[in-house]
Amino acid sequence: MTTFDPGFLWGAATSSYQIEGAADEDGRRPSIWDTFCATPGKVDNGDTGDVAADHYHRYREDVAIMSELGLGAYRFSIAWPRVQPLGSGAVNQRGLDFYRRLIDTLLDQGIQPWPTLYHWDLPQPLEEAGGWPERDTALRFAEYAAIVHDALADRGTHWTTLNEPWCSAFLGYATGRHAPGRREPAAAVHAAHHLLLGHGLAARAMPGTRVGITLNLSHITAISTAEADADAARRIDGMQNRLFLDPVLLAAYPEDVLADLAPVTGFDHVQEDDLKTIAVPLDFLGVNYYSPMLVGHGTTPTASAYVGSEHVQHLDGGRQRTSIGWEIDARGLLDLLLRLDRDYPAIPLYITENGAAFDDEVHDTARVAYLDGHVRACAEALARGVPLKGYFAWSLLDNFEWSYGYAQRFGIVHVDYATQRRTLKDSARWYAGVIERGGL
Ligand code: IFM
Repeated sequence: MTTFDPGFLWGAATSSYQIEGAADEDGRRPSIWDTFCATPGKVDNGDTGDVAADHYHRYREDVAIMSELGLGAYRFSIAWPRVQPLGSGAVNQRGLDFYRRLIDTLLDQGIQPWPTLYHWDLPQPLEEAGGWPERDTALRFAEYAAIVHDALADRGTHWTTLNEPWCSAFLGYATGRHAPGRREPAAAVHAAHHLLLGHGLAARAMPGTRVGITLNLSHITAISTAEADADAARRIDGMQNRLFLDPVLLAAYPEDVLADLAPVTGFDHVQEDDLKTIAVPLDFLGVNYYSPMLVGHGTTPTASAYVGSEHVQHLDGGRQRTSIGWEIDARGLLDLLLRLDRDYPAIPLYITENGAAFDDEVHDTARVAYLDGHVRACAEALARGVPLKGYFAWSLLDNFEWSYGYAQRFGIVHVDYATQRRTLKDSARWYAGVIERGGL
């Protein structure tokens, strides 16, 4: 049997817009995702998060499920447009009250709340003022962090500032596949910096708490050892991983990435001391891992989230894929964790998301196999000395999968969207067994 240390934290994760629903209740105002969903053609099937998994009303039932599974922690996000509906100014007490009720219910069940301040639902007025490409959005984010800190930090938890700033910046502002749907490569790079600045300012606005950031990282390999292919892998590693890891953990942007981005934008938007702010000491790094990447040099540029590297080709590694089309490779998670430990030593790591979309409903054999493989990779990383402290399955519930709408199901708990009935999938039962035994 593969066993984990008794202190290893087992959790599951969700995010506000993906599960809460209650889009215009109790003072919540629109976020960029409400606007994006209301724009024809942006989200498959015209789906929206208006109702989602109705967690806003069913959170007690959902916490009971977490308790049945034996979860040690629950990672969720706080909706900025519930707490500060216009993104600046007035605070909405009813929004804060919801999260206080949720946190208290978790604590009653002995489940550690693990809130994220920002999982992509920017209040719409801030986008109208320019969004993340504008420096002021980082300052507004710090103000919001301080509001949440004053209201909820007494509930003693780990706090995550941002979830996957790569997605906010490059899917939101370069490809337009995510809200706000802009296609402006230079603005996307500016957004990445202001997200990181917001992270640093927010972490400083939360004294006395344990703070970290969650990045979506990947293990990237080149199709061959040819110089041009190796350069393609270096570029994508730079944009996906190092553009975020280096400022946060080493207080510097990687020089090679700045050079790659030079045709897209200069870095005049970076002010003196920004990197010092961004590299605020952290208590943990959250790692979201789903899939590896295989790349090579191509000759025909194609539109890409990797702005400045449009000639890089993303190749088929020949592995089995999930229903959303992502290749499955647990070995990539091990390689990523070993690399993080080597290049960014000493920071405690948590897998804050890992999971798979499959079309199967309750008997989800493929998801069990996916999770089993990745949890084994975690065990191997621990055996090789990586300071990995916990693992969160994505996701507790089937939910609104962004531009795919409800068609892609990541939950270990099935949600019947017509009735809102929750049913444990085989993967949830399997996970409960892992938690109970403390291993595989
Ligand atoms: O559903 C998302 C989540 O919001 C962020 N990380 C990846 C998940 C699967 O796409």
